[in-house]
This record gives sequence, structure tokens and C-alpha cells, in this order.
Amino acid sequence: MIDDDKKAAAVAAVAEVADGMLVGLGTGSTAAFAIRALGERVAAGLTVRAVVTSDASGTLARDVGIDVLDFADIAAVDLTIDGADEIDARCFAIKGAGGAMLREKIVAASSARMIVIADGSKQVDRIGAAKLPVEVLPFAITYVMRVLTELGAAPVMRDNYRTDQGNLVVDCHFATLEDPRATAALLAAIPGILGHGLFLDEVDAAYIATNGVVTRLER
Ligand code: ABF
Repeated sequence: MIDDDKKAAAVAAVAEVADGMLVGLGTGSTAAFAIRALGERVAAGLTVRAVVTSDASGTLARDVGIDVLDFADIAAVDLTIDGADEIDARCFAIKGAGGAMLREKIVAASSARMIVIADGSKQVDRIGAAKLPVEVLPFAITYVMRVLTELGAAPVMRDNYRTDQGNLVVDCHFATLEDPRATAALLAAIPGILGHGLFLDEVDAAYIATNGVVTRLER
């Protein structure tokens, strides 16, 4: 069962949370298992504070009794736990199917340590098959679509979708992603793109569960 694997990976990562930590909480169904698991540890006496990468995760975290702070007041996070769409042996990840990749990357960047949690379907030899989402300022959307098309990204704008920041998301599919750093640099250089789902330096470790067996990757 994929849900059992998501939960097993989440529980393994939440075991790394220590008393007094400020924890970054990711977004998506796998991250939701981590939020619930952390809530159980808080109910059992663990003292933590958290920041969240989406409004949905904030609602869930508060519901399970976690003290959620406003990230705008936070300079540094101890440990962030988040899902991914693809993760490879280099701990390179594609994130953002859930549309929260901009906040996810900011929280990850602020974190001393970031752990990805995933079921085995997310584990790949080399990232690149998953759609690569980019967050776009609405003002820039037509220009950005043109540039992405010229770059061969086959961009598709998500229908009726806005991020928590009120921006648009465009899903890209590059024919190859042989040089993810070059692609990340290209995307970062386009005015109007506010963030993208390539996580190349942020992930320190991953717990991946397949048929109940949890394996750990370390960068
Ligand atoms: C977040 O949620 C995203 O970065 C990723 O796109 C998505 C994964 O969702 P799920 O765990 O539901 O597959 O972590």
C-alpha cells in the first residue's frame, strides 16, 4: 500500500526531530503523514515549534496540536521534512506538483537540514521525467510562456490554479534534463519566474519506503 509506505517514510523522518527544534513542515499527502506523526509526538510530550510551506499544511499542523509560527518572522529552521515528485541517488529532487515549491524552497534554504520523504514510486535513477513546475507572476505570464516555449520546455499553464501567493503555475517538460544545474540557472534568469521545482542543493537526506522497507539516502 502506497499510503503505508508514505507513512513509514514520514515516521522515520519525524524520529529525527529533537526536543526544542524549530521544524519546517512540507506540503502534500506524504508531508501530511509527517505532520500527523509529529502531532502524535507533541501529544506525547515533545516540545517543538513549526513553520509551514502552505496554508493547507498550517491548518493540518494546528489541528494536530503543533505550534505554528509565521515564517516571515523566522531566519533559520532546524529541520525541514517534505515530500517530492522525484528523488534520485544524488538527492536531487523535482518538487511542486502540489504547487507549493516556492515556499518549500525558501523554507528548505533556511533549514540546517532537509529530509525528503517518499514512497518508492518517487525514486528514480536520474530526475527529469516528472513535470517541472515554475511559479510565474501573473503580469509576466505571456512573456514567460513564450520564453519557455523557445527553450523547448513544452510549457502548460495549470487551469484555474493560483498558488498561496496568488501566482500562476506552469508545468514544463524538457525533452532531457541532462544538466539540471544548467536548466535551473536558465529558469532563474527569466524575469517573471519566481521559483521552480528543481531542488539540487537543498536536500540532505531522504527516507524512501517500498513495500514497508524504509531506505535512507544521504547526500
Ligand atoms: C510537495 O507535495 C511537493 O513538492 C510535491 O510536489 C508534492 C508531493 O505530494 P505527495 O506527497 O502527495 O505525492 O511535497
